Amino acid sequence: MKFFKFLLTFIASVTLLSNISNASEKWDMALAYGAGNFHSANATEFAKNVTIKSNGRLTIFTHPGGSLYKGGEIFRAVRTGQAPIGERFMSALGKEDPLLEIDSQPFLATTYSDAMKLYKASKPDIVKGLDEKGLVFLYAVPWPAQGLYSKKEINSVSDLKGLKFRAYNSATIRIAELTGMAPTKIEAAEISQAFSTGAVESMITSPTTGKNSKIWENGVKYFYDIAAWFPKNMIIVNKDAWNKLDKDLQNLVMKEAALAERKGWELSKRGNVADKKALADAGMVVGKVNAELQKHFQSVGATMAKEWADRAGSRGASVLKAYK
Ligand code: PCA
Repeated sequence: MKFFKFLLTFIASVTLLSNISNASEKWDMALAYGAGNFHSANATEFAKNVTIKSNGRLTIFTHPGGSLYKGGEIFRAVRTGQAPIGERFMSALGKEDPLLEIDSQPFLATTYSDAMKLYKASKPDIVKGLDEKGLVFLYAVPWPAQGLYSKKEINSVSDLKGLKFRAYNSATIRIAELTGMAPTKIEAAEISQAFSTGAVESMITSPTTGKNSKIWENGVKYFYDIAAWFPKNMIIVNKDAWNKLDKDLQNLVMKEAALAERKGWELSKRGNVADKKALADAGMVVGKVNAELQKHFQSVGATMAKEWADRAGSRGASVLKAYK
């Protein structure tokens, strides 16, 4: 009897130990945007599902709002393994790979279905490029359509001249340059402060980000729905961390990633309608730019398309061919 009890305890401890040494990985996930943002909420749901469905063999803790690493630090942090997993705004990484900023080229994809087509056409090369940098790509989700916010009314190209403009990547900096605005790069988390102190007076971003920053409380009255592009966030994993998971666990993570991607696109589409309404409900003037301005932005887009094609070379050309 005594021996039997001993045997049971022995088996129990061995099982426990092997569980701990085998799997039981813990990942801290760096997220740049606030907990209330749909990207963060979706990533949190993904993390929870992986944790539950792996029976705790992989636990993912999310850190929204740049609390682990700020947006601008996340790519490097994941690449160097300081964070095993994180989310990054793809088109801020044009210096790493021009293909990563294909989704911020104005007027290339102006609907969700074109944005999806562009994503599918560019994904294989993007994934390969990231793999060469020691990163595993999990999924990508777009922000709602980008529009122009301004403290004052914009009726002509000359109204844009000299506006202090909040930019979030090279493409928005370039738009500002080509339209005579004065760009400064500022993280999403600092938007409210930048507008309230008068550091900036205009920006191009989604209705979602304007809503999340309660932009109407900072003297911003106008939103012009240009809807010229749908920039994406991507979730990436450090390859060394990835290789510590066995095949089953890797498959589970990929399956949950595909689900999160699908849900994320749906959430984005919903936000594209609901968040614009939220801006209007908060008293903002929500509309379109006039024909003159539309034409102006379109010609800026054409210039940028040429510049991007030069930077992206033959890889870029073959992605564009696959897209069109
Ligand atoms: N919001 C993010 C990126 C694009 C968007 O819609 C931002 O403004 O930083």
